[in-house]
Amino acid sequence: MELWFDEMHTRNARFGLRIKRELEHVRSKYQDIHVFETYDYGNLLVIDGTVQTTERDEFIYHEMIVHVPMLTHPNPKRVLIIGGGDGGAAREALKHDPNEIHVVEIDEKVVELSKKYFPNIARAYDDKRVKLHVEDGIEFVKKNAGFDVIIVDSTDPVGPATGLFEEEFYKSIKNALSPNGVVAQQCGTPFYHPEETCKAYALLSKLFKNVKIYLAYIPTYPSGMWSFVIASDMEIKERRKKSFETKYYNSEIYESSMVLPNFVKEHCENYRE
Ligand code: AG3
Repeated sequence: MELWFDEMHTRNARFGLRIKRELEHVRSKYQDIHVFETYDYGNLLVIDGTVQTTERDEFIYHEMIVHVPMLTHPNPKRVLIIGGGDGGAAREALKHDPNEIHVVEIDEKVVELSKKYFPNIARAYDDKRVKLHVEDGIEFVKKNAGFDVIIVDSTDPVGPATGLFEEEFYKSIKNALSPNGVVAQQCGTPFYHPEETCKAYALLSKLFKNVKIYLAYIPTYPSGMWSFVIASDMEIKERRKKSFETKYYNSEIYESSMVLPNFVKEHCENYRE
């Protein structure tokens, strides 16, 4: 008998990966977590029924959520990652040689399972500049400040992550950034949920001089088209050239990822809270 993991992308559309076996299933204090071994995508991390990461395509998401904001900043030394418990964003951020990376993950089970089943992603934790804080990111940004770059690497805006897409949180982010700081956040799929992308864009636009939406193509996420929002009081442009290997990111992608299809532009132009 074949085993499959399916994520429902809508009530009537789903995406499936054929799996060899379930490696782990835990109900943590916050969420329901599965790790599967797949045939084509390596190990797969699923939270509350949604694909978070696979060994095969994680590089796309992690490179794009990190290198776009990090290369927008002239010299990022203090970095904050909210969520991102798997360590993937921290691994990419280390390539910029910062002094400190703080990872604020609410669910320590995510960290534990990532270390066990995704060693190539979680290896960031071996670096002593990476500091893990197991706590709520919303509280953390109220109490800590002076970050050059903040990366919000969360689950979808339902369940524990809801507050990470609200105005109050964005105000705390603004206060937690250094004056020329840069924030980037994953914002879901504009194909199925343009309102998620446009809401983040609209709220950040109230607080920052410059805000842009950018896209990446991630095979295992709903519709494959994924959005991020980047915001700063500085102009948003690539200020440094990367000095390390990447499998997805390059300078042309920095530019082209910010070029949006009409249906996304129009939705966000007409979006009202
Ligand atoms: N965080 C964003 C995953 C969102 C996926 N949504 C979905 N499958 N419906 C990824 C965490 C990687 N560090």
